[in-house]
Amino acid sequence: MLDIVKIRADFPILNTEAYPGVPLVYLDNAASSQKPLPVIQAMSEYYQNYHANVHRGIHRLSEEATNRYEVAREKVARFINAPDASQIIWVRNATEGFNLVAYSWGRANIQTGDEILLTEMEHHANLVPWQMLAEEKGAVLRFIPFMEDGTLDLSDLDSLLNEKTRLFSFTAMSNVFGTITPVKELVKAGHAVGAVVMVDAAQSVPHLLVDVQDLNCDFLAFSGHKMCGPTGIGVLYGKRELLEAMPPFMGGGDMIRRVHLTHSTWNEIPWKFEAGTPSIAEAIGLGTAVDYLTSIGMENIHAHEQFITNYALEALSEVPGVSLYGPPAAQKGGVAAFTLKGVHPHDIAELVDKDGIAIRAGHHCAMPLHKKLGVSATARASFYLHTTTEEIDKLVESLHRVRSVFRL
Ligand code: 7TS
Repeated sequence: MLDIVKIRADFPILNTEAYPGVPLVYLDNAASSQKPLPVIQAMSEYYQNYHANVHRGIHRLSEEATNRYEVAREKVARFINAPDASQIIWVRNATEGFNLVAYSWGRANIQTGDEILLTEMEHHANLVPWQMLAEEKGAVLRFIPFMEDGTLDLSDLDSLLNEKTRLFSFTAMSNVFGTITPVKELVKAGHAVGAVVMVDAAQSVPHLLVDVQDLNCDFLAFSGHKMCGPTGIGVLYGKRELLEAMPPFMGGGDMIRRVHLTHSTWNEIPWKFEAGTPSIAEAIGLGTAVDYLTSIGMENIHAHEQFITNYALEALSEVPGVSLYGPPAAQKGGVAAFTLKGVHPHDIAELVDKDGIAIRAGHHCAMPLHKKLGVSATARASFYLHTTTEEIDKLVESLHRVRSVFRL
C-alpha cells in the first residue's frame, strides 16, 4: 500500500484551498496531473543555477544544461525500457508526437488507397492528424468499434487489419472509459499484416508499467504533464530503423549536420527531429518526475488506482440517476466517466466545483466516442497516486447536493 499522507505532502497544491475554507479535491488527473515538489524544484534550480541553451556553448553553464537535459532523456528511456536514449524524441506533448509521425513517416509512406486503422474511442490527437494525412494522400481510415461496456470489439479485426493496412494506431488506455486495451496482442496483429503500429500512451505511461520492447510497438507517444511532469514536454519513442529512415519534421537549428545556402544534411536521431531551442527546464523536470514515479513504483501506483477506481465506481453507482461508462475497475485505469439524469455535465462540474472538487465535463476531446454513446458530454472524475477514498466520498456527497439543487 502507498503511504498516501506522505505522498500528498509532496504535492504543494493538494494542501491548498479551492475557495476560502474549502480544501481542494483534485479529480482531474487525466486532463493534467499536479506536480510534486522535487519536479518544481528541479525546474527552478535550472533557472536559478545553470540556465543556458543546450548543444551550443562550450561554457560551463551550457555544458551543465546539456548534460542534465540529455540525462533526463536517458531516464525516460529507462522508464519505458527503450533500447537507447537516441530513440526518445522530445516533443511538446503526445499530440505533437502523432503529428510528427503523420507528417514525417506518413507523408513518406502512405499512398492512395492505403488503409489506416484506428479505433472509435481515440482522443482527437490520435485521429485528426491521420484524417489530415488521409485527405492529402487519398488514404482510407478504418475503425475498430467499441462495445457497450467500453471495450474494443475485436471480432472483425481479421478483416479490419489486412494487406492494405499501412498504419495501425490506437490508445493503450481510453481517456473516457479508462479501458486498458490489449496492446501487445494488437501490435502483434498489426505486424502480422505488415502494418506499422503506433500506441497512444498518454494515459498509460503515467499509470502503468510500460515496456516498449515487450510491447514491440513501432512508435509510442505520451505527455509529461499527465505524469507529474511539466507542460510543454512530451515524448515520441520510435524504432531506430524507422526514425533513421524518416525525413525531418521541422527545419532549423540543432537538427542539421551541415547547412549550405541551397540545401542541408541532417543530424542523427534524436536531434534530427528537434529543431530550435527545446523545452530545457521541462525536459529536466520530466526526468525528475520519472525519478519520483519510479521511487514510488509503477506497480504500487496501479494497485492503488485500481483500489480507488473500484471504490469510486461502487460509490458513484449508488447515487440515484448516475450512469457510468466503461468497463469494471479491473479492466481500466483511474477514470470514472458518468452522467447524472436530469443534469447537464457542465452543471455537475460547476456545482461540485463550489465544494472545491475539480472534475472535467465535456467531450474530453473524444467527440466520436460521445456521438456513438448518444450523449454530447459526460462528467469525468480521474484519479492518481494521491487520490483518497475521502475525496471520493466528498464527490459523492457533492453529487447528492447537485441532485437537491435540481430538485431530483
Ligand atoms: N491521447 C490521450 C488518450 C489523451 O487522454 C490525451 C489528453 C492526449 C492524447 C493528448 O495529450 P496532449 O498532452 O497532447 O494534449 N487527454 C486529455 C483529457 O482527457 N482531458 O484533457 C486532456
